[in-house]
Amino acid sequence: MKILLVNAAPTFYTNSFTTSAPLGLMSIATYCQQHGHTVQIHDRTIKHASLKKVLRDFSPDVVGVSYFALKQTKDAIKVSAFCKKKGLPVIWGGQMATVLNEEVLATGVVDYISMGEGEATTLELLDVISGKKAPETVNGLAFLKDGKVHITKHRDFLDLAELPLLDWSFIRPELYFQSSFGCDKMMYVYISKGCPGHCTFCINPPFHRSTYRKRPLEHVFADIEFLMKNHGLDGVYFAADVLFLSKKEMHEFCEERKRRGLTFFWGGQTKIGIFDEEDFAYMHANGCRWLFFGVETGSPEMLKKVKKSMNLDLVEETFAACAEAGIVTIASFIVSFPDETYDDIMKTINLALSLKSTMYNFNCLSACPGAEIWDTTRADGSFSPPKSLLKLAKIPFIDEPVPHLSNIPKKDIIIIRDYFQWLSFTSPQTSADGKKTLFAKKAIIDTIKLIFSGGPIKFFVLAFSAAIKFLSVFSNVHFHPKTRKKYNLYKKR
Ligand code: B12
Repeated sequence: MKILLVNAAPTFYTNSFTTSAPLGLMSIATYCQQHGHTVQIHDRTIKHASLKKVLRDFSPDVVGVSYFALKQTKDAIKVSAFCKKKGLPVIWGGQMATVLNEEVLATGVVDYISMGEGEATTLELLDVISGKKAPETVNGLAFLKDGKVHITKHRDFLDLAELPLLDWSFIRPELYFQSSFGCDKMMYVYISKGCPGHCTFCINPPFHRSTYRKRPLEHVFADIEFLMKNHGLDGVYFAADVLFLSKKEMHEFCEERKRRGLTFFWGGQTKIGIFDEEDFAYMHANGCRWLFFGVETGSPEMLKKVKKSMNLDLVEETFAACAEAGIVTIASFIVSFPDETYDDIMKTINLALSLKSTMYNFNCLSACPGAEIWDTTRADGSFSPPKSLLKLAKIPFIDEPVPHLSNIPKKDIIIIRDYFQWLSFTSPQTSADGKKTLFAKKAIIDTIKLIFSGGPIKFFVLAFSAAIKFLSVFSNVHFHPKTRKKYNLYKKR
């Protein structure tokens, strides 16, 4: 069969510094191709041919759409409605499709949802579509039966070693390079799936069932070597919820990189408490240049509340050790926890300001679809999200506290968030090549590139929204001296 896999574009999106190759779709494409099907990927996050032209030229039998973030809602619905009009069966997959299956099927433009991992489910679905199988017999599927959502048995996770090596010919890798952390051609490569944690604000527990699976190192290095040799890759951002769960795993990776004589720089998102000073020095010596840590809060009570297991005593020394080793760090925090007090938020602010972190990322705790807090806030009546997918997509989850359950006024929370954003924006950073640059400089250049890359309408929309965002952060930080005093928001301590 001929399958068209579509990566739906986020709203106001152009080819920008936040793009990544659609690794999930590439994996499904490679798997289905290995089983004798013909597949094409249409990535709408990249400047592209029109869908109409793609359908005319490729003439698929079925269309699959990736829906992993709410930002993709409008485009995913638009693409699916167009394909349905042409009489094509439409499948959705990805994190949001899985957890919002009821809302997705209610749009009327989706026939099947692949819940969880999509490779084997898509392959079996093709037999359903060609009439060889009943949908009820396919695990990991949601569809409407007699007007009601029918969900089949959970599909067991695949052993990632059984998947074929990714076929990069489905995309043009050069379109996905980013210049970040001193790398000119940095790319996302996936190294593991899931996380053993149970954090109430994360989608991982329902999606990966709090499991962690490693991709074989041979597969990871096959991607990296292919991209280095054929496309000049010089940096790898590891797509993983947690990069290495143990020192042993990290050592195996570094030794393999050394054995193969590879020189690329790398980084990703990892946890406090796995590595110490000696490890960070060793990691830096083996190409690690940036690490992102989800610290979330300085309050032990709040940590407990959101079921995050982390030793708060190790946070300061971890950032100090990274700074000593020359690794750029991003400290990610959450404000607006349910029942959060002034004392709790001050513990977070004081911890954040005491860290030798290069950058901060402050977000507001929100009841994001799929996370445990999405279920608990709906059950206790504190949050009644709309049923319509398009209306849900308009809610500023994470940017603002949704719902607002903290004892700290919302306006104060936004000022605290923006204060740390401003600190990151104005902080000097050492990049992979050892040069010091202002993050602001890179952010401004990237924003200008983004603004110019999308044509006149996008130019005005993006220029306008970038200016509004900048002015709002600037005024929140500089025109609220009383709030800053209240939370002691003054430079680093
Ligand atoms: C790399 C990555 C990105 C890349 C883009 C990836 C892409 N597809 O284009 C970048 C950096 C651009 C990105 C951006 C964002 N991301 Co992101 N990202 C990831 C990350 C770290 C890895 C994903 C990955 O490549 N995994 C490896 C591949 C092989 O697995 P996979 O993507 O899960 O794909 C499998 C299944 O999902 C499924 N599947 C996926 N699509 C489809 C489609 C069909 C038809 C079928 C059948 C199956 C199927 O089958 C695939 C193969 O097994 C995940 C973390 C995670 N746990 O997944 C977050 C994650 C997906 N991102 C997330 C978020 C929130 C975002 C942003 C909204 C962040 C922001 N505030 O801007 C943006 C949205 C941008 C957009 N395009 O709309 C969330 C999504 C859930 C949520 N809470 O909303 C995740 C889960 C992180 C998290 N724990 O919160 N992201």
